[in-house]
Amino acid sequence: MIYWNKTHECMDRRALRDLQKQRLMETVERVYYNVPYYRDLMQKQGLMPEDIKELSDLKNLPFTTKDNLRDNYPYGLFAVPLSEIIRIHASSGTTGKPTVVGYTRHDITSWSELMARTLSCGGATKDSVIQVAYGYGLFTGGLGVHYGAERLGASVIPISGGNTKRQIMLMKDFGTDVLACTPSYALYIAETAMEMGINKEELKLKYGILGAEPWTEGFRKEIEEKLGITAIDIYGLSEIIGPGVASECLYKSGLHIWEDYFIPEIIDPVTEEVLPEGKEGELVFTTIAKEGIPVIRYRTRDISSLKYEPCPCGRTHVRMRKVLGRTDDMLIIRGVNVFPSQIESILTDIGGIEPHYLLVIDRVDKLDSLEVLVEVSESLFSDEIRKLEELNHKITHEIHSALGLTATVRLVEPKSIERSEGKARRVIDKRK
Ligand code: DLL
Repeated sequence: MIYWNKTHECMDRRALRDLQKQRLMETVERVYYNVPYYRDLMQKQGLMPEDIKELSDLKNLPFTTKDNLRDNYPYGLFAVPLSEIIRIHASSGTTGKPTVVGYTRHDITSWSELMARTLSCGGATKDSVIQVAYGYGLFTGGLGVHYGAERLGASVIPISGGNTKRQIMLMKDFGTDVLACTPSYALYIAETAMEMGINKEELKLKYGILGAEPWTEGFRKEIEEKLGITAIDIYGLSEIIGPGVASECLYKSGLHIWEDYFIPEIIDPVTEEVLPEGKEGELVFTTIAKEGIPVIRYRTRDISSLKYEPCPCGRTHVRMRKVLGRTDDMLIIRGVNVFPSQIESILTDIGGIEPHYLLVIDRVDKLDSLEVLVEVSESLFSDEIRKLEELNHKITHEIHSALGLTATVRLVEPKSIERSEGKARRVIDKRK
């Protein structure tokens, strides 16, 4: 097993908790004295930094939400003067102003360390040639992976997203063995390579370091087969640091959360009660080693659960279950709660179709309707009508039996659903 920082990654859990406690106390003190927003909240609750003495005191601290960050736009939650900030990133919301985050030099160093850890956890080494096809810019994906890959000592190709044919030409010529991008872009790259007549044996690709959006096991299988790689899931969010919050190891059984930097909790999104190990709920993170913008109990809206059981890889950091949806991605269709990933799982389990789909929800005569557009494979599309009808029937049936919903399934031509170079858009909700 290759570790980037064995001392930290395999730290004894008791020592890890001691470190978390000490860092939590420092963080609470930092936000109390440097961020008026947190000081006011704590004062309203009658809390002083000295009241946080144990990890179990964390539950007494207030939550932070995306709205709180937006209300303090742009720099209101920074804990250092702007002169100490050397990088600013922002995450674009669907509406209104973005959320803005700032990094001190120390934060950039920590982030690079965490990303070097993340990349090596997913199979990369200093000998790797890493093609960074996440977008560079305000999005944290490109630069986050870039700095980590440099810290690792790998050869970095900072190509960013897009220009897919050129991406593949360089991948072949430069001998890329690690591809870092979103899962949907990885699949798009795989399809484009096939169209260009380049088969996976001509590429040196071995690992995909993929994340930034939900993707199912079926989707992973497609990517692994089409590119001939091991595809690893990495998770993060700009409010916490960017990528580098959690990563799968080669055992692919949950993502290790880098607990020396972040304390995770799972809460019931409605009652806000902290849930025990194994229970599914909303992920909440407290950063414990950040200077620029430390965040206390940030409500991610991502749904997951935690597993403290030791991992065969030897890393002691808790694992979170793969995130398959967000509380705000949940669709309520005729009273039934549906996550797009549930439909993705159903589709990828059925042969003859491509994992490209689009859910269109509308309201017709006061009744919700769900239309599922699914791409069929080239061979099936040119096959007999009867086979297509059977497939349509099968998908409709599977969706109904899994979710209790009658959907209108439309099989569409190969390549007719828009491909994504970043995070895929899988839902059009016309009711909004
Ligand atoms: O997506 C950071 C990132 C970049 C992660 C590159 C991984 C790789 P944001 O743009 O702020 O940051 O979006 C964060 O994306 O709250 C999740 O809902 C979703 N997300 C991120 N990683 C995963 C993943 C980056 N592995 C939001 N699985 C998060 C599922 C993910 N969802």
